[in-house]
Amino acid sequence: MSKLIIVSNRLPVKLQEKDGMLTYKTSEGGLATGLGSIYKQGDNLWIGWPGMVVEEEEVQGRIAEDLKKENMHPVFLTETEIKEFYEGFSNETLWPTFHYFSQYAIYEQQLWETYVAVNQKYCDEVAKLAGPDDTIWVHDYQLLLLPSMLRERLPNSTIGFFQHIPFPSYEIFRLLPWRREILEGMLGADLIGFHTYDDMRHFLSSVNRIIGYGSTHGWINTGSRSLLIDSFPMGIDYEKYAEVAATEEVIKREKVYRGNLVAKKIILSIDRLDYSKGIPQRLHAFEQFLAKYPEFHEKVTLVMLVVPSRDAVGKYKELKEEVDELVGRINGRYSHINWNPVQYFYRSYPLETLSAFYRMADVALVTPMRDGMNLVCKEYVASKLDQKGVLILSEMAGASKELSDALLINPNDINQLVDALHEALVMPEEEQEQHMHSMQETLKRFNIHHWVSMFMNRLSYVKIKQLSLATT
Ligand code: GDG
Repeated sequence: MSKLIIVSNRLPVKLQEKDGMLTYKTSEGGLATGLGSIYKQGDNLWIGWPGMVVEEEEVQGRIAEDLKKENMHPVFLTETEIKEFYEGFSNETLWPTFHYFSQYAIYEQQLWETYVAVNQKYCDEVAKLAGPDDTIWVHDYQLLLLPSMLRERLPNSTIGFFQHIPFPSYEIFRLLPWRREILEGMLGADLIGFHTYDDMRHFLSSVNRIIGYGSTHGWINTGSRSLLIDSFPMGIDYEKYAEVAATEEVIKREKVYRGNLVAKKIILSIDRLDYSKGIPQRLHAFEQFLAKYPEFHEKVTLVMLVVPSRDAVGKYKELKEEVDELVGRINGRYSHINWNPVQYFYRSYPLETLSAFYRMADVALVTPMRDGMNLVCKEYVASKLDQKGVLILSEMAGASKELSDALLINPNDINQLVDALHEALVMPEEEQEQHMHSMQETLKRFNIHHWVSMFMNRLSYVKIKQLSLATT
């Protein structure tokens, strides 16, 4: 019997040490939820880093045993690998380049070599456990070389690859010194998926300009094999968000939070700390809004939740300082004794708190400079059980392609953002409900389970098609 192996940089659990004891914290992320029911079936497996550096072989063995019971297998990374592969090449070379921040990208041979070596390490772990006919689904930009490495070791396996972040236009991608190796690494897959049609188009264009392979309806022929490139917009676990938002606990929390705020209108902003998310630009727009519409002073509060992320990377430290300073400046200028225009939280919260924030927000301000998809805006819509609320969404988020009922803005256009804030705050309830209803219908249908089954079905189709192409 063939099995399915999922491979991602991180496992859907995080290993932690507390008082000398190892504990496993389950991830609530979208991917973990979507794939949860699949990797736990039969012999299926999830392979990835457990989120902690463990040096002693004996402890590694114990962890592997524990994880095996949950259909998981660890890849252990050293401190240097975390620094050079994860923080370095993945997050200081690929992440900025793929999000059109190429001025932030560093190009260092040493980081590239560690990236290659770590991809090889993942390949070795997969090869230890995979049978020749297994299906392997590789995820995201940390593992771009893995599909080809696997293809070499397991030529008959079925390999899918999904990229969660954008794929930039050729003019940006070509700046990478290792552009050819990266594309060749990805082309080892049978099916390569992106969130949007535009990302897929950019990828095909880079393959054509850099390697010389053309494509027909997404099919690329490398001379020895055919593979398909397609778009699969990722959905959320809609039912889960709607159900949590209906619990008594969440309703109670919302009441408490609302009761503590003087302002009647709440604007919500939730992101990981990342320059791609446009957090400073959002604050500038809010500051201009307060200057332009003084009648909203004391009537509106921006609740801004910033989740710590990649704090060992220099650019993220600088961004944190910039955000701290901007919040301080706005509050310093506009606060009254009982009103702070910005309520700023730099930490992460449990799902119930997040859900209460979504419920109470009259406006969600989701304005990334670039985002592969963006799940926060989808979770906001799913949590709006009374259908009241307005989503302001950046055109640069993959989600904007599906959520055309949001107020779509260009995050570089501060005037447009200021106007959108005003429009959202005065929008009649009936109009809010209409837009929210339409977005909810879309997200209910194209949920995370739909995304997984679309990708898996397409992967099976590619294998069948490859066989028929080989025999004709
Ligand atoms: C990458 C791509 C793509 C946030 N704060 C807390 C918390 N969250 C959860 C949200 C949401 C997730 O984190 C963030 O997902 P996003 O999609 O918005 O962004 P990235 O982390 O950058 O994800 C992105 C995604 O991959 C999937 O393909 O959409 O474009 O960049 O689910 O709810 N969760 C909890 N506490 C918090 O404080 N529990």
